[in-house]
Amino acid sequence: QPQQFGATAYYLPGFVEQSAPSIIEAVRSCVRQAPLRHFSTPGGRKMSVLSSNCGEYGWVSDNKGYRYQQLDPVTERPWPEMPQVIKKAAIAAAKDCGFSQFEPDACLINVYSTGAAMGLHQDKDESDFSQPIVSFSFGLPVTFLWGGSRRTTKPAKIELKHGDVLVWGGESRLHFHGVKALAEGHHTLTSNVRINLTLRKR
Ligand code: MD5
Ligand code: FE
Repeated sequence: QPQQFGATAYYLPGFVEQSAPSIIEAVRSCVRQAPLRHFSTPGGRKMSVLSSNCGEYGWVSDNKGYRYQQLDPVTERPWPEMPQVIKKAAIAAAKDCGFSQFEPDACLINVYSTGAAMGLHQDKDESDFSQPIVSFSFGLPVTFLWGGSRRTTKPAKIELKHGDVLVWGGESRLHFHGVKALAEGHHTLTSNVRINLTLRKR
């Protein structure tokens, strides 16, 4: 069922569509405990997406750099526990793509409003690149940009829709990627936003 679109990158259209209402409810509970915020980049700019985390570790960014930490810098408390409905779906998606050992301990919650985007970057703040990354999309669709191992490779475009899942492992794990600016729209479950969950082992 997973569509392979790179040596070790997989697209699972609609994999979390059935569980979307309960996953989105679980995300709402998390962001009540650890509020959404715009992270600052080390370069002093603010990211356009609104972010939070759940799980034992959370990805954070500030003037000192990017890192994983157990305490939310806003609340100075641990991040909310990773809801089982999210963790189980991520492990199942990874398993379907051949990654049977995935143990996510960090889930980044990114909320895209109209115009929010993410420039081309690599995910390389983790310690074990043999662990895959699993990403869920909910709500409004967006154009995902999938580049190569060098920034200069012209990215392929993938339209990510509500309920779609991507799994990145092996060689694809360190590819450059980004998200085009979100277009205005409406979705029954998320109204005017796109929600992305990115599950990783820190
Ligand atoms: C998103 N978020 O759709 C994406 C999904 C982030 C981020 O990029 O860092 O928050 S994660 C997509 C991803 C992960 C690892 C490798 C690759 C893509 N890739 O090689 O293209 O908001
Ligand atoms: Fe990324």
